[in-house]
This record gives sequence, C-alpha cells and structure tokens, in this order.
Amino acid sequence: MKESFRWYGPKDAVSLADIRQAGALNIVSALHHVPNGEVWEINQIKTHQALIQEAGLSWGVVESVPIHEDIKQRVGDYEKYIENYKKTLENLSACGIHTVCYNFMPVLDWTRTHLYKPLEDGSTALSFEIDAMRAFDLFILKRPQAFEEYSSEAIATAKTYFDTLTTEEIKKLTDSIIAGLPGAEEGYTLTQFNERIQAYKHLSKNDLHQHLILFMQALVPTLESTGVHMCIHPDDPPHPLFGIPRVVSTAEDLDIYYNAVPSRNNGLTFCTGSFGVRADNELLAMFTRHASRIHFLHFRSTQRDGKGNFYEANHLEGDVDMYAMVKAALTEEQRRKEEGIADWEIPMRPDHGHQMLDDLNKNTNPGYSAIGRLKGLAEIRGLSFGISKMIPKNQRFNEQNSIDGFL
Ligand code: DNO
Repeated sequence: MKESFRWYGPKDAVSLADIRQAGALNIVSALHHVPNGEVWEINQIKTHQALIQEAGLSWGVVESVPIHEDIKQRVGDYEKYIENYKKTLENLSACGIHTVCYNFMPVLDWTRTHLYKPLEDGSTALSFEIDAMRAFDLFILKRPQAFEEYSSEAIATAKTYFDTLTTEEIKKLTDSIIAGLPGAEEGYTLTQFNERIQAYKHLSKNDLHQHLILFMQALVPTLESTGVHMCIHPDDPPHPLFGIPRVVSTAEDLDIYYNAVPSRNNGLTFCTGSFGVRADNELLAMFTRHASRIHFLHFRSTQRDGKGNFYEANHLEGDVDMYAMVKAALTEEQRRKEEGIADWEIPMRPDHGHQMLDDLNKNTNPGYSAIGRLKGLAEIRGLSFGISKMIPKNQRFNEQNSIDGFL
C-alpha cells in the first residue's frame, strides 16, 4: 500500500515536514480555498503541488473535489457545475494527478456530535451519540418533520438528554454538527442549515441514486480519456440524517451504483470506519466484490454499541477486522501486479487518529492531529509488513493458500 497522509494546506497545524517524518511520502490534499463548483485552474494546482514537492513529497490523491449541491439535487446551474467538474479533472490530469476522492452526502459531509470524547487512557476521540443528534434535530434545529419521524420513546429520551445541556454545551453540539468538520468545505448557521435541508424534502432515495448515476455517467468519457479514477467516499455515518436519504451506505447501494456505471474509473474509496458503523455491512465481502475499483483506502476502526452510538477506536481495535482488511488490500495489489497493471499500489491513509500526548495541548483539526494518525500509520504499517512477510515468495497470495494457517 502506498502510505499516505492528509494535508489540509499551508494552514494545517501538521506540516509537510512533520508528515515527511511519519514516512508517508504520498500526500492527500485539496484546494480548500476554491469555492465549491468552481474550476481548479492549472496554475492553482501547480502552486499547491510545488509546495508538496519542495517538501520531498508528492501529491498523489485529491480529497476532495466537492460536488455542488445543485448537482446532487439536479437543480439550478447543475449542468454548468458538471462542466466545471470535468474541466477540473482535466486540469488535475494535466498536472499528473489521477486519483480523486469525493462524496455524495447531501448538505453535510462527515458528521460527529462530539469531537473530544475522553477515553480511559487520557486521549480523546471523535464520537457520534444518537441522543445528542436527535436532541439537536428536535430541540435545537427544531426541524418541522422531526417529531413525525422519531418514535415517542426516542423523542422522550432525546428530551431528557437535551434538558441536561448547558447553553455552552448546546453551542458546542451545534457547532460540532453544522459548523463544518475539517474538509467539509461548507458550514452553516441554523437558519441556513434548515433551508438546505428543506430543499431535499421532495427527493427520494431513488432520486438521489439517479442523480449520482447521471452525474457519473456524464463524467465517464472524461475519466476514461484522462485516466482519472474517481473514488466515492461512503456516507459517514452510513445512514440518513435529518430525514434526508444517503446512497453510499450499504453493499446494496454499491451494487446499484456500479451496476449502472461499471467503468473501472468509477472507483471506490474504501473507508473501513464509515462502512464499519453498520453491523449489517460485511466489510470483507464488500471489499472483495469491488476490489478492482478500489483506488484509495481510508483505514480506521469504529466501535459501535448496537444502539446507534459509535466512537473512533484504536486502528487495530474496534469493530473493524484490520488484519482482514490489510490482507485483502495486499491480495488485491498482488492480483494487479500479476495482471501487469502499472498503478497496482493502492494509496492508503490512516484516518482519524486520537488526540493524544503533546497534541492534547495543541489546536489541531479534529481527527487530524499528527500523533494519533502517526500511531495508526505505524500500526497498519507493521501489520502490513508482517502479513507480506508471511506470504511464501514464489506463491500466489490468494484465498487458496491463505496465510491464516500461520497464525
Ligand atoms: C473525513 C473524511 C471526509 C472525506 C469526504 C470525501 O474525515 O473522510 O471528509 O474527505 O467525505 O469527500
């Protein structure tokens, strides 16, 4: 796996020099200053790329070129935004960047209710608490439809939770949910957020699936001629929020998408932590089914409690079987090598580390402090090194000569 690290640009508290020391030479980054929907011009891409190259690193993956809300809803200027998107892809390709991550989550990108959940060992983690989310929806946002959508029991529990919150906690919860997490590109006030949500009132899950499919169908000729791999990121969390459907949450969602647009350039970012929040997502089966179109890996683990709550676990703990995931990734790389595919190596970044050690006193992007991600990278690197050493040199690494017998 090509070890990678996300860099948010010159304002990131984690510098390129820090990343160089982590040993991840492949940078995952974006032009966060370009407003959603606008073309990324070649000179802007080159300026950013030069900063990365000067640090002895290379910009291998874009995360993300965001999708304008008009494209998701197919309203307004969506055709213009699709044309702009194609131009951005051509420009990235002209600069030698061929892997682009994106998501199709309506209104919000990834969402957590708490950004600094204290863990027993003194570090902190991102977490998602269902009562907090419902309390926000019902009693802070006061979304008109929310009372019809939740059961009376869920409303009562959320009310009890809400009643414990101080004014400061209400503000913190609101900011965590709608102010925009790192990379989300857009943050909202309560009024703006309510308006954005209402715009989806008439869209069904099937409508959103179709909008995604139509968007990708429009892009495929550009992708195939430029060699760019677009890699959709799963919904995080992988279920609807605020009554709005999400369409990249389950194995069935992936089947709908890839059956409709089978081009290998229509790729997948396999984010173990996002898919792993659902107990009904069989990660290994999903990985194996779509292995040939996985062009980017986000490796992290989440711990769920069966009631809708989860937090970010240590990378080798929690509900994700990281051994199985690393093995599956190495197996796919082996297959690509044997097929003579030049870009056989899959970029992998350790995702969402805990805030720990010196970073506890620093102001860093939630989930993106240096030390926690460095720890995750080191653990995954070790696991990968160990697994690859156990593959007999002259043997194909596949299910038949599975290495499980060694353990
Ligand atoms: C969060 C990230 C997401 C991701 C986007 C991809 O940590 O994984 O923000 O970058 O959803 O478009």
